[in-house]
Amino acid sequence: SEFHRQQAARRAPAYQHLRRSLRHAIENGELPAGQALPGERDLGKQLGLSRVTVRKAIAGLVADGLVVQRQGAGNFVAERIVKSFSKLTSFTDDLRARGLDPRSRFLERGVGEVTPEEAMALNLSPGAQVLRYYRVRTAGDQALALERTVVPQAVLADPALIENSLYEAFAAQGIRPARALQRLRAIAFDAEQARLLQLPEGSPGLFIERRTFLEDGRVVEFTRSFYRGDAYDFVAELHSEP
Ligand code: 16G
Repeated sequence: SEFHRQQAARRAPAYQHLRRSLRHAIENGELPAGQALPGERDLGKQLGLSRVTVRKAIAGLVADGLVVQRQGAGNFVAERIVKSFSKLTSFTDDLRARGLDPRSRFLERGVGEVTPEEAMALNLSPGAQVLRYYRVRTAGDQALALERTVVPQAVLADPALIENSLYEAFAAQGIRPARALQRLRAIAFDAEQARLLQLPEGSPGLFIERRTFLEDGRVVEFTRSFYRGDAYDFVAELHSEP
């Protein structure tokens, strides 16, 4: 809760501060992917902080997916793309936060009548019109995921409104997603998917389905994403039940 967050910030400003400045250094590329962090003792000495403080800050960065700890070898800036499983962010947001260049290559873009499966997922009546997108999501030229998105036409009138980012198109139209339901499952890429991602057929992938809602309960997105298993870690912070 906000109260607990404030209490924690009051008790431990030093580690929060260090966590923030290390996060900043990683996000702006000062500390590049794969780079080893100085040892906890050295870092503490350098900054005049206790080892406990340094350890807590680093534990926070590990929880954020920005740092990985290797047994016996120390702490390193994460090389895989680490994505929160519990934040309502977009592909574009996640890559930008890593200093990467998110893009969409459209394989399909069109309008049509909702299928029974889509109608269930989007709470639409039979006969409703939907926009459909099938995109290869890339960082620069490197393919990272395939994404099939269905949006009610009542939400976005014209498929051309999405140039690169769905969530930017939402924001531009004043549409504010409030929450989403997500499901994750392991898959093996079939021949066609593997070709699009330039991977061997049968390579492992993460299938993630997301339904995104507005505050009033309307569904604005039904997306099935296929992320490369060799490129992504999904992380979530868990809290004990009250
Ligand atoms: C993420 C979402 C996807 C959403 C997309 C929008 C996951 C697993 N999926 O890939 O549901 O449609 O972002 O990204 O995070 P965009 O705004 O860059 O088009």
